[in-house]
Amino acid sequence: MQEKTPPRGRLRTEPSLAAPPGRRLFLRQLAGSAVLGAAAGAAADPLPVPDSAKQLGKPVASSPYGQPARFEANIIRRQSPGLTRTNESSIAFTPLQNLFGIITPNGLHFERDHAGLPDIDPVQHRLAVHGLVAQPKLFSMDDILRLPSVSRLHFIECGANSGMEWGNVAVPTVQFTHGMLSCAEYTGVLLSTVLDAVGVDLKRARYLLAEGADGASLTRTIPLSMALDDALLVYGQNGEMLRPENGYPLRLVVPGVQGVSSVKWLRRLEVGDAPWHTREETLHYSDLMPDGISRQFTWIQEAKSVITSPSAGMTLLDKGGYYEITGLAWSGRGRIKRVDVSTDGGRSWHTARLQEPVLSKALTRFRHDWVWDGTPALLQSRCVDDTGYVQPLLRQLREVRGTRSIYHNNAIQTWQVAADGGVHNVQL
Ligand SMILES: Nc1nc2c(c(=O)[nH]1)N[C@H]1C(S)=C(S)[C@@H](COP(=O)(O)O)O[C@H]1N2
Ligand SMILES: [Mo]
Repeated sequence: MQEKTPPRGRLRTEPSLAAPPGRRLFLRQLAGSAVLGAAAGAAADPLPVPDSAKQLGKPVASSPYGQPARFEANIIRRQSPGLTRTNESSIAFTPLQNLFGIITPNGLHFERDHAGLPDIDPVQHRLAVHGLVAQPKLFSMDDILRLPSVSRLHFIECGANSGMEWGNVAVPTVQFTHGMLSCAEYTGVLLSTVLDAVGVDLKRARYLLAEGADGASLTRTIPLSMALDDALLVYGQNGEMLRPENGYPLRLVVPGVQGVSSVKWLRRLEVGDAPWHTREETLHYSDLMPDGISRQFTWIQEAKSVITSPSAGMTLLDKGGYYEITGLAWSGRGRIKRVDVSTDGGRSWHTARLQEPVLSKALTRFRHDWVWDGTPALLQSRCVDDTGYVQPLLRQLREVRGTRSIYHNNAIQTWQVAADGGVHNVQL
């Protein structure tokens, strides 16, 4: 059942919000705050002058490269304990529960390394482009920085994101269930620009091999169609040079495709006529299907969404209070067309508001107004992309994929709000 979208900037008239307009606004500003009562009372008294207003602060540029406020020290990437055997081949997850909008700050972009973090001097770094080309070339970073550039917002999601949810494991927070996901404005050169420069043999060429300069020499096959479409050779991320952990000084970004294809510390592109079947496309990143056969080369990350607040690990302190339900939706095939939110485990759905811009193969922020009545609730989001694809239930995904998958779980996520306000990861 669809409900109409509430008008922008106004709350739906829920019984507990039938208050004078001024108070409604106040409620909205303090959405979800446990100190609502106390703050409302204090507003009548004159505001005391804080210490900060009685003295000079620190000089400008006290922090030449700015850092978050010291009170935000808990908003960090985190490694999942016990998930990997070494800290070199591991994952640091983005704290999605603490982020606003769609951009992941560079210091919080998730990090997935197979053989640790290399330290690469951009002056020494070279990119070789060879294989089925008229003129093999070696590019320095200066060469690449001189080429015509583009900036595009895209998400990167590891194919293993939400992988633990296949096993009915109650992972404690959205950081760990969905935090192998980030979105940034990437700047670089269209891969097609570089392929033009070397003259790809279009009669024979079908695939590209991308290789990283890290200890894993990570290699992935990329179809030439994607390489010539929107794949990017990237050196910039959110307005500055890539961070070392995200591939400094040069990485590939293949929009909409599972993260492993966005090869970091890129040093080599080989043009060929057949897939290479490398380690990362046979042993890993393949999907074991119910018939016992591994599905290889699942490139596209299908449409997926998740509520980031309220989400598991949070507590709703205000029974009968207004809460904004907000989250992220994305599709490797294009734009998000609609997001629906349910607070009763999928029995009824409400169309969420989508925050502009809604961009192709980028995160989209959605929001929905909710007044919690203090009884247990089951929060879900379900997205539809512009191909008409609807995000599946885990049950529907399991019917096709069986029970032995690790990768490519784009199922609807459920958060249970218990009567005490605790929010938990559950599977329906
Ligand atoms: N050279 C190289 N490229 C790599 C990896 C790696 O270990 N080495 N990890 C891949 C994987 S599995 C993912 S999900 C993305 C993650 O990108 P990020 O670390 O910038 O978030 O990088 C990919 N590119
Ligand atoms: Mo990955």
